[in-house]
Amino acid sequence: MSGEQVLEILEKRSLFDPNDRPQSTRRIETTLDLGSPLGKVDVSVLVWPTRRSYTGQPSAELHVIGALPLLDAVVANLIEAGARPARPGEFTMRAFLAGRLDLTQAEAVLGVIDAEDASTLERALGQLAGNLSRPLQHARDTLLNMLADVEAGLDFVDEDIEFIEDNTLIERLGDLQTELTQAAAQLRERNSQHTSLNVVLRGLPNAGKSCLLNRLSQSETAIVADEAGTTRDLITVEVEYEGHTFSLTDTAGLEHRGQDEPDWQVMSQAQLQANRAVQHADVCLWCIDASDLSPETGSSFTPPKSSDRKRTATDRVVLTKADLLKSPPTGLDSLHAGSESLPTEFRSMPSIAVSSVSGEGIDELWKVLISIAQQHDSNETGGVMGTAARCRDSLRQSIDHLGTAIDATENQIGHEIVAAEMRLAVNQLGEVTGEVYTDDILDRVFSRFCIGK
Ligand SMILES: Nc1nc2c(ncn2[C@@H]2O[C@H](COP(=O)(O)OP(=O)(O)OP(=O)(O)O)[C@@H](O)[C@H]2O)c(=O)[nH]1
Ligand SMILES: [Mg+2]
Repeated sequence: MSGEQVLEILEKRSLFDPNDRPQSTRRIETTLDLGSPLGKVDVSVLVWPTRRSYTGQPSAELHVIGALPLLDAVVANLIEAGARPARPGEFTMRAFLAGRLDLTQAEAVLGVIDAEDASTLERALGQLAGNLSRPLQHARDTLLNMLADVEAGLDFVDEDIEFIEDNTLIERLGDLQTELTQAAAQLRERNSQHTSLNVVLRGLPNAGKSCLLNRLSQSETAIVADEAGTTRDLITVEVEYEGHTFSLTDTAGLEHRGQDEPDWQVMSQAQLQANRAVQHADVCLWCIDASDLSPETGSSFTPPKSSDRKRTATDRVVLTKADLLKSPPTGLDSLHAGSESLPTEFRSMPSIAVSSVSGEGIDELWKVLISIAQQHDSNETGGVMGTAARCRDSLRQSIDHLGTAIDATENQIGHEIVAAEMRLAVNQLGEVTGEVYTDDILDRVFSRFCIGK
């Protein structure tokens, strides 16, 4: 809870002794009476009674046993005592409005919450620490100081007093332009690093995974052979396609070898590696040899538990070696109508028939991957990626305004115009960090949060 009435509500619910009202940050072990049938439940109350809290307002956290019905009852109880449910991102928005965070840091909070791997987390934490806003705030401060000089000059224009010489002005505006261009490039780079989509090829030995990797990457990276069990180590190739970066990983064929079988140690390690790759995959392409569908295809083939996978992972069945079929398959169902040769998980996945030899279906497969990449990008625009999307335009505009200000100074058009352009640049920079904001900007930033953050 956050807000002026927090202590009042806690008091109403007898969560602290009225003779011992918390004056500073405190932890209180007590009980909350939820009435029949739940009765009194243990709660641990953390209170920030002053403005020294995350939101800059009196705040409290109630820690209780994590059972949903219990949580619902606690929330209902507090609402009845005068609280209301928070809107998405409202806690962080209040922190922003109280000046505890700038806008890029608020977005970084979301980035930290959403981070799915170490590098995303690191970027989000960096942004939270002010890596992005510090240079921009510095540029804005410098610009404001220069603007003050230019505007002061305007007041004394008749006396012919200049507070900043045109040459110095042009030089300093140019420096700022360079600084901002660098910041924009950094953001862009960070953006492109992140759009790489992890695509993992998995399937039985000889399904044609390595051949497909080579076809998709237009390379001869992986060894292709008739022999089952050719690929062991993970093979990863980065491919750029229509503005998206894909990281394609070929894996060893799915198989289980007993301890007395040849190579079992190597093979079991290969399986571990492959399974780990699937856990990190954004897309898993389950490769199934369309020319050789048999009951075994199914029995030795089970997708891993979704709990071990990325939350946003997508699966597709790829029917390989389509060139070996007399008539092109239209999907799994048509291939083995009524047959039970594949587990239901696979039968319900969208499938696509391809041939790495003739190239049929490859364009369609790329279309599928591109659309997943696009979906992925739009999901990622929550946290730090959202900052990049939001800031790109502001940075570009402020660089443009600086350019116009330089031109106007060079051509002696008048310092009124120069000052006006500088002010526009200042405002654009302020929008990035949040010194200047509108409801619309706040809405764009905080609507991406989930409730209660
Ligand atoms: N006709 C035809 N043959 C293919 C196609 N793709 C792969 N093959 C053949 O199938 C065999 C196995 O191909 P690989 O790509 O090595 O299969 P894999 O799934 O990587 O096999 P492992 O690494 O052993 O798990 C090779 O002889 C390929 O030439 C295809 O689209 N059409
Ligand atoms: Mg292979």
